[in-house]
Amino acid sequence: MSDDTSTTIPKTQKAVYFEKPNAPLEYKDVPVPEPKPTELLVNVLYTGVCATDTHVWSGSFGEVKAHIGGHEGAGKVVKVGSNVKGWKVGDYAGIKWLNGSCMNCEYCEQGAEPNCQEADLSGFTHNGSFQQYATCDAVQAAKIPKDVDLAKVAPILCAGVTVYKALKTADLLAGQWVCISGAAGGLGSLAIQYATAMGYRVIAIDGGADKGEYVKKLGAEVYIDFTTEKDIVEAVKKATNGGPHGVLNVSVSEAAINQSVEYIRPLGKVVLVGLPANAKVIAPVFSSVLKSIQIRGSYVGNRKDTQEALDFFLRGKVECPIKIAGLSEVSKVFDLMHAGKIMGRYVLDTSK
Ligand code: 8ID
Ligand code: ZN
Ligand code: ZN
Repeated sequence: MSDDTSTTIPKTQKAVYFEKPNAPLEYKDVPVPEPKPTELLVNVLYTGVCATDTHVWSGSFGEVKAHIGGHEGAGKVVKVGSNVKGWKVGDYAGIKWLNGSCMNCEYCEQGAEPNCQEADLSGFTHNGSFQQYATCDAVQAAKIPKDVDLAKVAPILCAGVTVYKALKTADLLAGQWVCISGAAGGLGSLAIQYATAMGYRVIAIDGGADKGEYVKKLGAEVYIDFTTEKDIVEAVKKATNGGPHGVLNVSVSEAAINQSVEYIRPLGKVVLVGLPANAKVIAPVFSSVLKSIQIRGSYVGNRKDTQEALDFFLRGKVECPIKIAGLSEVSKVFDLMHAGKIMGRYVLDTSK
């Protein structure tokens, strides 16, 4: 028997638990969950921290049905449910926001599993990856090849998949401009790289000179600083000779979204990804009609999007710019995120 399959599963483990929205994030011992016959038990070694985790915790997604957050978990399978096919103990697996779906409804049938009305969501309706051992539906778990750096692959499981799918939703051609609004964050830093790898020209918007240097290193041709630029709409139009062909809104800002429907090029596609609480898109009807723009929502990705997004990473086309902290430090990472002080992604080492 190899080392991989000889893992002993403890009865208890460390997790970050919260009772209800805004309650303290407690780093404590909890029981190791038992996988259902259709599930895997994954020893999560690393987990990314997504802004969605902060939204869930702060209550902006409504009532939470799970008390352990996290949905960018990368680890090793330690137990396989009795009905599971295609997985074995020792395999590397990824835990995504979409933990499971019904696989029978009209949305699941067409591969739009995230849109399933019965979707089970890691860190929201299903205890997520902010614990050392987490369960996940074997159909939705991401297959990660062996020998991959599990800390670096973790952000692909939500941020990477989401921006890759959003770029597909923008439906652009190589050589066209895409604006990444919120470019220095977890989603944005990956979006710049996927966009560049897909052949698009990137104009990045975020705040501060340090973020400008950062996004240019990742491949952005132009940087607009929203903290100093007085007329963002005109600046974006000027830099792209008439507006970008597509926009990915990955900031947590209603104002930024509403600027994007103004600077978009005629026939362009505005993609909504970031989820500022209670925000509304206000698009001017007259110019939206005359420019014939489209506003499209994009929500994580399905299994195929996940494998494609992972493939870009495995081929070295995108690099996850990560900083590592301990699982016990989740609340510090949430604070940094709220303060807009993170460039790229924080990944938590679950052993600390
Ligand atoms: O499937 C989905 N649609 C999906 C999947 C994953 C995440 C949606 N999200 C959502 C999250 O819930 C969150 O609302 O995408 C948003 C971004 O997540 P993130 O990348 O994990 O957050 P971050 O790392 O904090 O990055 C946000 C960036 O936006 C910038 C910040 O400076 C930061 O770099 N930003 C802000 I806040 N206001 C801005 C503005 N007005 C801005 N950038 C440009 N203009
Ligand atoms: Zn996420
Ligand atoms: Zn369904």
